Amino acid sequence: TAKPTVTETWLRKHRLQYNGATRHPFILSIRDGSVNFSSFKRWLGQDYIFVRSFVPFVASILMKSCKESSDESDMEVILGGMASLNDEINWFRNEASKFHVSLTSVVPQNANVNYCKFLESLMSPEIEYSVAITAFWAIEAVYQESFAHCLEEGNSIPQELQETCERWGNAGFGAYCKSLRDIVDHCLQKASPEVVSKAEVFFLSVVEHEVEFWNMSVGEA
Ligand code: HMH
Repeated sequence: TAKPTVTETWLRKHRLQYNGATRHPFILSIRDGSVNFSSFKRWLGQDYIFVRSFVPFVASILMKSCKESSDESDMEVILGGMASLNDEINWFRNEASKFHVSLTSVVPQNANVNYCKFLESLMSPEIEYSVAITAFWAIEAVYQESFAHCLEEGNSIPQELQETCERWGNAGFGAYCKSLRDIVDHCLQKASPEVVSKAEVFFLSVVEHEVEFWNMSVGEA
């Protein structure tokens, strides 16, 4: 059998923490239909703010990939991610108006502020491309796995939230996350043990920030 990739090793080693993010009570409540709509609306407003800070972060990765990546196809994958963020921002505006959430009056909560600061720290030129793209993959993968789980057979997703689940749980988004993961594995396979360890620390930080973000959404942070 093939040698496990770096991300396979991490997901095995940190399965409990990872599931804490991808099987959070907020996600489970969407899946089983018991979700509190005021939690959903809180999540919607906060995530809009998050996604707006996510754009410059992804842009910084795009620039690092041009300078540091040995593989020219990385750029297309990251650029595709940027394009889908443009779509996502418009979707948030539309969704917010449907749910009567005023995006201009959303006050960023602590967990969100901390997460955005974390993104900003990863934009520093001192952060290696391989470390930054690891965080990028983890951020996208948590949402993909969470919402794909909602869509799995036997769900009772409220009809109003079906589109949300499909946005991140659809097969295309899954394939995009797999491309990011392949980039990460490819980068880390060639990286020094120090860089691999650093990337693992950032991977775990992403998982923790994601849990805090869901906690904030249900009103427990
Ligand atoms: C908090 N994590 C958070 N928001 C998102 N929109 C994503 C990940 C995926 O883009």
